[in-house]
Amino acid sequence: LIFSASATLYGKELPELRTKNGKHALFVDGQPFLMLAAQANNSSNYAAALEKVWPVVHEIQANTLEINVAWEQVEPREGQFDFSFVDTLIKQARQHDIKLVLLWFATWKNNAPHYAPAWVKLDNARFPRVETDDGRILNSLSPHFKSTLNADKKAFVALMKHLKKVDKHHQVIMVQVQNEVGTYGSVRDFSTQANSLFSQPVPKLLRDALALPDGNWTQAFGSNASEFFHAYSIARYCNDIAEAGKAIHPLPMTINVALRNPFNPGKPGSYSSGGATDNVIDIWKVAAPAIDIIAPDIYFRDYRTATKILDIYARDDNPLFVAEIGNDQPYARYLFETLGRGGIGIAPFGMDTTGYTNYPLGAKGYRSEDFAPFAEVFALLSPWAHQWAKISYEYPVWGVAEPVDTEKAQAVWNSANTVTKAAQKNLATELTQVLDLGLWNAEVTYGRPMFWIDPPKGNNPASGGALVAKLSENSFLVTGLRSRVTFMPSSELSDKRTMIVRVEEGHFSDKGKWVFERVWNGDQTDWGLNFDDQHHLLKITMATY
Ligand code: N0T
Repeated sequence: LIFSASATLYGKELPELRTKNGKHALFVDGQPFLMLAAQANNSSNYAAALEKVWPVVHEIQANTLEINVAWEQVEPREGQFDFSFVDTLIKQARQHDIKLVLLWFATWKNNAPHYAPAWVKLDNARFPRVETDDGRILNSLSPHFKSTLNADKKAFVALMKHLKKVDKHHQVIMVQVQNEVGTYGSVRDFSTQANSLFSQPVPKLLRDALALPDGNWTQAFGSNASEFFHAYSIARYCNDIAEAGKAIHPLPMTINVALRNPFNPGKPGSYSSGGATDNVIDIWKVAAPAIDIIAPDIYFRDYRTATKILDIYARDDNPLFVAEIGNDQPYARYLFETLGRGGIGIAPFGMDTTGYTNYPLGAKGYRSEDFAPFAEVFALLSPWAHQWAKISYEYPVWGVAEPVDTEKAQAVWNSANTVTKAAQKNLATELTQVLDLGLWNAEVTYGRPMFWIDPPKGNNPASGGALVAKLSENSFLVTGLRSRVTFMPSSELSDKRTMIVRVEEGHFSDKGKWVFERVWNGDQTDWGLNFDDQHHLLKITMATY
């Protein structure tokens, strides 16, 4: 039989997202895969730049590279396609044994059509831009024109056809449609065409899903109408492109989000209006079913805001995938928080030595010392990333990072300083996180001596984290950096005497088998399980007596 031959070439299945009991996993070659990824800078999408990308990918022990493919480079003249960069990229990725997430920079790249070909950017009549309510033209393409959609879609479909043809080993595991879609400077398009659509009834698709009465956008959504209309229109546009691409080559497809500050959002247009910010995720989910993941781009350095974003984007209907995160030191610890929410991947942004840094979003430099914090947290996971992906899909997991920031948060764009002053008042309490694991609790604290019960003082800089998986009611897998993890009875065991039965240190073999190394006991367990900057993977069994 040769049915589904394309999906099983070389005996390998296409990458696929699966969801079970509210948990998500990206299956690659038939196995759950954790994307410890790196995103290259925006202009690294040429063969000449790649030699400054791979070394950094390896240095931080990433297994996946996110890199853009630009509409302007694949269709420089209308109808003439050139996929030579894609071919070079796939070939090199295979040599380096690195998976790829391709980023389709086209109609929108951070609001603008910068990556669209000149024949698009120069043709205002055929590819109209957004018009403000006072009649100004912005450099953001309108989502309301079929001419624009069809041109973008045609190029995207050509890309997917090409991938299907050349990427026999499935080096490409996901595709991001556009980049940080939306519009800065206006809540929506106010052109005549847009206004006429805006005055029409809310489309049935959205009305049914949200159980809305008949009515136009303003009647349905009041003061949110313009933003919701823009979000819906862009989401439909992206959905159409993703759907057409999947019809050719059904890879998982994502969009990434220029976030608004969840505590201090400001007005749409001051952030990228129409993108899937926290207030319009539900609209996006209805309008863009072909987009499998709405992925946040995290440039909030502080714990409170960064973890709030993770809470918002980890949903039963949305696998948590951090498409971008600043590559500076404070962000690295959020790997623990991402994995604790069942995250399927994370990618620090700007990971190459082409000579650019997006400070103050990311690190000031692009040398090894700048990349070291991510190299460290990735190194903790990379030897057993496959096992973690499986465990995270099958078992309950928790992950926390040091919660008290040690750098003064900076106000960047729509981000305000949200670090709580209260944190400083009761430092020991603030530095204590209690994870409710069922019969047992795990208490995680930061910055205390390994011996004795001195209260936590925190690390400087804040950089600790811990990861726990529950393998059975009384046994857990634990690892961490610069933290103490103490297992305690929960209230359900309050009338019982409890003890540690055994703490095994070990590692996973390449085949995924647990390999015993030694038993931790005595000082190594009397005061909790203390992690510093060494890598320890522990299995702890608790009991009552
Ligand atoms: C990102 C990156 C790249 C809290 C910035 C972030 C990338 C794009 N945009 O280096 O351009 O391609 O996705 C937007 C900045 C938001 C600032 C919010 C401050």
